[in-house]
Amino acid sequence: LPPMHLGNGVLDPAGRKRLPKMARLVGPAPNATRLHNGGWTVIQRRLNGSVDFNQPWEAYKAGFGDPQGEFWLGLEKMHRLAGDRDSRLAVQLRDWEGNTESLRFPARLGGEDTDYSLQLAAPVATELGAAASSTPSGLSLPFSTWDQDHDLRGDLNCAKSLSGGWWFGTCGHSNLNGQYFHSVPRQRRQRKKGIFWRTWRGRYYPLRATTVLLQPE
Ligand code: MYR
Repeated sequence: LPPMHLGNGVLDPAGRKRLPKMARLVGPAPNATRLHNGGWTVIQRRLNGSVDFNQPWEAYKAGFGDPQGEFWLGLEKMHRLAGDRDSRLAVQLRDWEGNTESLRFPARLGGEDTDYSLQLAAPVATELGAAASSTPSGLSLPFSTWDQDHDLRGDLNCAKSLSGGWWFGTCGHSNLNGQYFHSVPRQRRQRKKGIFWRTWRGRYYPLRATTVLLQPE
């Protein structure tokens, strides 16, 4: 995946030139849900565990948290922003050693009639490490919460056995809305509930900070 370049030389709302540094997007920022770095909108942020992300469907639909800190913009707003068109998603991850990872990829976000399915083209799903769940026409993955289970597992509810709401497939790919841990829990059952991105730091590494951004086409 190409590296991210956010808002190179773009003026911030106060008219200052802002550097395209992940730190600026991970930390608290004024008017944080609408950082228009070339049309990018922050739709999710984790940074300190101050907000409970283990929320039901209605909360994930409407949004919750603190726009200056940790928050989830809300699936309905995200869908309206994206429209029924291709968008770009950007995912920024930070571990506890100061390493960062940035991904950017095209995606569509369906409306509530699709359970806010995330739609990825086959090559994108493959690059993200989700090839096993993808078909030749791509991957359409509905959103799940503990009270609305649309994941790909018949035998269990990913949102319940992990934590939070997410585009869960087989429970092991990623979960940026998991429980915030300051260190690795000793019990495996707890570790699974953390914030993770398997293809970067692995399934049981609790990430320190995440930001997800959306750029409508
Ligand atoms: C599996 O669980 O093995 C297959 C499901 C893979 C899901 C791939 C989705 C990636 C999530 C993208 C993050 C979007 C951020 C808004």
